[in-house]
Formats: sequence, structure tokens, C-alpha cells
Amino acid sequence: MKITRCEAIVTCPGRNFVLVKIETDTGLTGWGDATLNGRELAAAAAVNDHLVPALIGEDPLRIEHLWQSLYLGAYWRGGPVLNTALSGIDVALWDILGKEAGQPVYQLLGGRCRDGALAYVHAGGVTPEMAADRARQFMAQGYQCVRVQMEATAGSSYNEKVRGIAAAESAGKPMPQPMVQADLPAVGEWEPTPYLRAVPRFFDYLRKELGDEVELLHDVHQRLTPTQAAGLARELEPYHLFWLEDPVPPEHKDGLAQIRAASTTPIAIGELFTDIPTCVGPVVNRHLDYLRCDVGHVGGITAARKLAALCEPFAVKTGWHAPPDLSPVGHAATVHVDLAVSNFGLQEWWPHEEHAGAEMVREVFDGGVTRRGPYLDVPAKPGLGIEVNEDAARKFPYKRAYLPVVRRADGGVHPW
Ligand code: GCO
Ligand code: MG
Repeated sequence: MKITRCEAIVTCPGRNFVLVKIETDTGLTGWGDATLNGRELAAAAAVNDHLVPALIGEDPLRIEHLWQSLYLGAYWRGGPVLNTALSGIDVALWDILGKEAGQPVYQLLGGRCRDGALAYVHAGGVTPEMAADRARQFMAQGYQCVRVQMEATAGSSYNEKVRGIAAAESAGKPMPQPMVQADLPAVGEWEPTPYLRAVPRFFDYLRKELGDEVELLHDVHQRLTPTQAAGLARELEPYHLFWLEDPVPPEHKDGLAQIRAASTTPIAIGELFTDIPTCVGPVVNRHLDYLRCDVGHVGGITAARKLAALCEPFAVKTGWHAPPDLSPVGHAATVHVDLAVSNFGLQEWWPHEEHAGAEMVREVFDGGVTRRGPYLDVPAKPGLGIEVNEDAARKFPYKRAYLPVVRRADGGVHPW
């Protein structure tokens, strides 16, 4: 079998996705996801201009070999752009392998370890009451795990975003997507002191309101120093978080040791770790409980299964990043891995078809992740179990979009 065509297609059915399509001389088509939020065109160019020429004529079933050729063989390896492009190719190759074998990808990864992948969803609110209401709505829909962010009193004043959510909620409309996507970066202000004061009070309120059964998570989004994060993790202990996410930026991952020494609040980190070597230290030193790499940024299914194997002997579980910026193809690839690794922990979940742009998403994607109560699953079809309507995808051209930028009160830039 030979690869005859490969292309990254940038589409915007509500938000930008980079879809990778690989075709074979035997008539098979595989789909992958190379979306890099806010830098979509760079990932697409890496695929189309640099990776595709080296793939034409190659055997698509030699996945590990092609992965090594594109990664090591490029000499310049790693980083979010190159590894997102590589991930998109890798996932499309696994889709082809599944279609050729007549088996779902999870079967080729060793078969199901579980009936479904426990999921968590995003709730947030300008006030604790709004956040609790949002969490209750999810619980009524059958979810057991909710990540709760406090939009305003946490000091995270993306003013437009906060006003937008408040206006939508008071008008009884669905919440807009939680991530501001603007054609130039939206600027928000954030200060650590009000945030650190507000978060424990916020979780105290949520536990009282929501009870002990629901699993609560919180994403610090890389904004604290190790010392600040150690204090927060300790203060949050009475509220038994499922995990506290990205307490420090990846540049300060050595500071995780200080957080571990201070507290037993479980730690999740890794969405900004974009290669396997970066994960080794934190895992073998047991500095985290959940590894949160993104299957779509860290090297695809090939890298994710190796990372899960690395984590297993250290009692670290997977908690793969799967935010709104992942396309339904990326979500499907992630859940295939969840089902097949023994040390799966929890899966972030964003059902695109229930949010803004739902009709466009349904037009472009057919199949993919399904949900039963709190658990995610994928179709027992050959490959990933999701197809892309290419004509529909091409109808929605790329729209420039940036992530927000955070500034401190004095105007200095801070991690968003
Ligand atoms: C998460 C993440 C996302 C990121 C986004 C950036 O935990 O889901 O932190 O919300 O902000 O993926 O593109
Ligand atoms: Mg996060």
C-alpha cells in the first residue's frame, strides 16, 4: 500500500480546525487533526509544505517508522508547531490502519480496558451562584465530574468575556464558548492576590451547594509561582478536588516538587508539554498524578500510548487535554487511547455539536465520540469511527483568531 495524497485542510465551522487527509492507492482515506489554536496556519504549512512531500509513495502502515522519519529525520524536532503537524499525520495513519484491518483503533492498541472513558466538562460563572448552577445543569445531564472556573472574582477579568457570559446567562441564552476568540488578541487583567483569596472560598461554596458526590476540578492555567501554588493546593485540601491543573507554567515544572511537598491535592499538568522527553522528569519523580498532554500536540496516538506506558509504573494516570480547540477527529483519537490504556484517569470533554456552530460542525463531521451518562465511547467501526465531509469543510474558510493575552495591573504580560 502507498500514500498517494496528503493534505492539511483548514476549516472554520464555528472555530478553526486543521484536518489532515491521507489517501492510499488502495482507495482508503484516513483523517487526522493538526489544529494548533491561534497558530493554525503554521501547523497546516508544516504539514503541506514540509511533511507531505516526504510521505508520498510511503507505506502508510509503517506508522512507527514514518513517525520516526518525520520526527528525528527532520533534525529540527519538537515544539508545538512541528509536533502538532506530526500528530495530525500520525492520527490519520492510525485511521488508515484501522480501516485496512477492519478494526476500531482501540482494538489495535490492545483492546478495551473499560466500557467507557469517564469525562469532565467545563463550568464557569461570573458569580459562585452561576458556577454552581452551571455545574448542576451538567450533573442533571448525567456528568459526574466538572471543572469549575470562577470568571470574575478570580481576578480573571476578561471584561468582554465576563460581560458576554453575564448578559447571556441573564437573558437565559446558552453560554458563549468560554474561550474568547478574537481577530486580534483580547487583553484581560489578572492579579494573584484576589485570585488566591477567592478560589478557596469559591470551592467552599461549591462543596456546600453541590455536595460530596460530584468530582470537582480547577485549572490554574499556569498562572502561579510554585510557592503560590503550594499554598493554594494546601488550602484546597478540605474540598477534595479530583485535580488541580497546571498550577505552574511548564517552564517551572521543577517547582512541582514544592507543591507536592506542601499538599496531597492531586496535580494534573502537561497540556503545554509537546514532546515525550519533557514528560519524563515529572513522571519518574512522581511530581504529578495525571499527565495532561494533548494527543494532538505531543505526537499523536503513537506518542500517547508510549506516554501512558511511561506513566503506568509510577502510578500516574492519563488525563489528556481535549479542549474546544480540538476538532471532533482529535476528540475521537483521544478516546480511542483512553479506552485502551490500563492507567486511564479522566477525559476532558467538549461536545462541539452542543455549542455555538453546532449545525456547521454536524455538516462537516459524521460520527466520532458518543456519551452514555458520564462516560465517553467511540463507534466500533474500522478506524477512528469518524468521517469528514470535505466539501462541507471547504465551505468554511479560515478566520483569523487569537487566544487572549493576560496582563497584570501594571501592564506586564502574564501567562494566560
Ligand atoms: C484546558 C485548557 C484550554 C486551553 C486551550 C488553549 O484545560 O482545556 O487549559 O482551555 O486554554 O487549549 O488553546
Ligand atoms: Mg488547562
